[in-house]
Amino acid sequence: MAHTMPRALREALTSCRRVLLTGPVDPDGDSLGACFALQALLEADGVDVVVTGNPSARYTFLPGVARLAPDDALDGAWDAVVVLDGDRHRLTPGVAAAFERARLRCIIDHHASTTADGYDIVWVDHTAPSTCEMIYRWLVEQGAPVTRDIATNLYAGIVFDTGGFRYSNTQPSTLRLAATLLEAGIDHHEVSLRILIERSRRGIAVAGSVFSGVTYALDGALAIGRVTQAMHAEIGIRSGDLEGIVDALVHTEGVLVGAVLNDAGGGRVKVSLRSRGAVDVAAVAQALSAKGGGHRKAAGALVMSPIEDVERRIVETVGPLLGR
Ligand SMILES: [Mn+2]
Repeated sequence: MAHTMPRALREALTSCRRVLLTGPVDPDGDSLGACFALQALLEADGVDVVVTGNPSARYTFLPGVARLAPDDALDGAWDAVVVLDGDRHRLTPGVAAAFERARLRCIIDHHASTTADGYDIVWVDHTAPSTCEMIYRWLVEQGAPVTRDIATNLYAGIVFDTGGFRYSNTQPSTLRLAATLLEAGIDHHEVSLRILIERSRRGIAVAGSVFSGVTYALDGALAIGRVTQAMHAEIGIRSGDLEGIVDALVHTEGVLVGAVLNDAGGGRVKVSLRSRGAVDVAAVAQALSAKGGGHRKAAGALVMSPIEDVERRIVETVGPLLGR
């Protein structure tokens, strides 16, 4: 775990000719913001930088989105592939192939479940509130100017990962950074609106369906919501439409852990977990799947099992952690 940026990482990346930056599948605001901000910093050093990803409509306003490369068009040699705000286990197949071919495999991340295994250069800071806050340290070290575009991307990451400065991961440094980014002239209200507040009509419809079907287990400490195949067929749910639903569940009165089980079809269940802190849901996600993980209070897993089995395993895993 490194609070400060390893000098070797900057020296390695700035001496590359061609670098690929990526987040995990379904990248969030922190992952995308960190990729675009680091792209700008490396390009200032003369590096040829490609960012790949397939973000939801929520993030299409971010500076840099128009230059995104599709993850199935990443042919050729990469001097380095850098995974930001996620780990190598959650890359799409096209990105995973480029990662395997790269001369240098790097990780910049703050997730509690991320380890150094499988990378050549590692910058993991489990205490950082967001990957974007880590990238800001890079910017300071480099003495680079905080352009409006870089500031917008970094602000997107910090408001997403701190829930608009409300989560317990918000630190004094986070608020000082926010002030610096506002001084760069960003439209902070627009960023918060797009990242945290606005919902699609599909998102409203699916939230209503999930909320009306919530069940409670473990004496009311565990709230479980389900996104069924019928909801998918009726609403046409897209990536991003489910954001915020599991956060509402965990903040229901008396609830300590919230879970949303999304029946994605083909025997795949996407599990989203939130905790108020008593239970480490990153550990729960890892118990559900070898590729599951995340933070103590926010985690996820993709599980290849019938949805009823997944639900039973969550209850059986969380129960003992709460002494029930
Ligand atoms: Mn993050």
